[in-house]
Amino acid sequence: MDWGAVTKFSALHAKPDGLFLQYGTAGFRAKATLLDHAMYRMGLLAVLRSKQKKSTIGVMITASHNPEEDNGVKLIDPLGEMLAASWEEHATRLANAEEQNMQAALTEICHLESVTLQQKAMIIIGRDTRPSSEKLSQSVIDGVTALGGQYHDFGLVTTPQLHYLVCCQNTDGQYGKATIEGYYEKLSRAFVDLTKQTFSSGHKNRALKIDCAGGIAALKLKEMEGYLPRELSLHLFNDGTKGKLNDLCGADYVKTHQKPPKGLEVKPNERCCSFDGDADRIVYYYNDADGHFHLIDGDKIATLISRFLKELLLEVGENLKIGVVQTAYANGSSTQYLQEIMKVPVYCTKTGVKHLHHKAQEFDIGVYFEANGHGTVLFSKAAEKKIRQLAKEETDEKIRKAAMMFENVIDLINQTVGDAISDMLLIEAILAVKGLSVQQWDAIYTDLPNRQLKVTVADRQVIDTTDAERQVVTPLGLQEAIDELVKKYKFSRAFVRPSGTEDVVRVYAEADSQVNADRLATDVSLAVF
Ligand code: NG1
Ligand code: ZN
Repeated sequence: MDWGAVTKFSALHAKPDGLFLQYGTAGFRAKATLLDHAMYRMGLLAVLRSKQKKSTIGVMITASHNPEEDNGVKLIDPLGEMLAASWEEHATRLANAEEQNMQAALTEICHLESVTLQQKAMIIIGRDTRPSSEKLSQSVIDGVTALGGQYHDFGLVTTPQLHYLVCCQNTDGQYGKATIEGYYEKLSRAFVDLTKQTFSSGHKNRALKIDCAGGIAALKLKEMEGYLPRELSLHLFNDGTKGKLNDLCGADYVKTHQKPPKGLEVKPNERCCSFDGDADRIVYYYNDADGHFHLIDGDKIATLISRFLKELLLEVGENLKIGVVQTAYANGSSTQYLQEIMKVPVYCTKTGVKHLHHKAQEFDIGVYFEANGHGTVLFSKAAEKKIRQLAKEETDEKIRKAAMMFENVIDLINQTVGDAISDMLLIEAILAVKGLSVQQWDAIYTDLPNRQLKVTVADRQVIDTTDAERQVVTPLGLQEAIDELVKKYKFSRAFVRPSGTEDVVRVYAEADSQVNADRLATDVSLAVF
């Protein structure tokens, strides 16, 4: 191996002195100005991973819902999944290696992971609309080419689109065509099929206002518009033509502040939704006739989808096992509704999609959503095969039709990762098919009032948690303090955990009233501080 090119280019992408970056739940995230070396090195690492897996690997440049000045990078594994945990460690070590140790760090990874350097490598790259993203993607390309890898730069794409493309590349087109058009075709075909009966039976136009967070969603939804039925009219706001990305808008803002984004007027009973900066999260909302704001978050999305799938399963007459996966941030009412009313098993994992994704793979049908609106549904190979077979061969027409509908749901869902475009289309299809209004959806259960706060501490890593982050282990005494505070309120619950994407400790509290949830969150913040 000729390391000359690697070293030569590396000097052009020097690591800032004293900087330490951690490959966390969402890859590397930091101020964009600090990331050039990490981008170059992730280009190198992607090549090694590609050689090891003899597959195409994805590199996505985005910092999702974070401020416009930030950026980030994450690698996408062959089936469109998040990078394997052992490689996250390699990523951290490589990104933090001093210049003179870079080559040794690379050879160590090759040794540990039995990478054959002669093997070919193919990397596909995508980026969000941040002003810093294009230059940073060039640094990734420098890394890829320095190690002799080939690449295809897809340019501006949503994060879930890149996951889709990676999966298609590595499954010989079985999952879909490995182009952006292929993505639009696959999803829109399923959506058109799912809704055609409803739309043809004289249903009125369905209007949806979408807050695009000033990011990629606007661009991609405009591209997709021509593929979708006329009956669905999407009105785009915060489309990136003015204002900053994620500034006072986007799914994260709406969820954490529990209020509408700037730039979108929510008229009474209008259905609205917000995407985040890379379009992998979605939340819905509306204002009632009295002007009260109602948020419909990831938990309610998971409930709507699970309920629809359970009904479809009954019609199909198949005994497939559905499970719902949540995190500690799931509203207590949602967990209770799913378990007690819907009789669906619910599991709680640590924050971070990879944990939810992993758990959801254990079921025939695994529905997973973070309360913040990141989620999707996974179908086991066997379940998918069964449904497709029934859709094709079943002689009972009613069952066959239900199976065909199920098949379309499978095709509409991006199983590689949570995808706001795909989730939005699925939700719109379910609401249309079931004739549900946004209020009826919201009324499935009533959320417990809740509050999320951020606390800045000297070293957030001193907080260690267990039980899917619901209990604090260290510092000693903190859990007892939280338990005492929680006892003061009814229907209350609270927990704290260090963020994996920001230098803060997150506090979550819920209680019988908003005032009490706010008080509990503030009290717990003070206990942390
Ligand atoms: P952190 O910063 O670790 O809380 C946030 C979200 C996660 C996940 C990641 C990746 C919350 C409370 N946390 O992680 O759910 O989406 O970002 O984007 O929403
Ligand atoms: Zn995102």
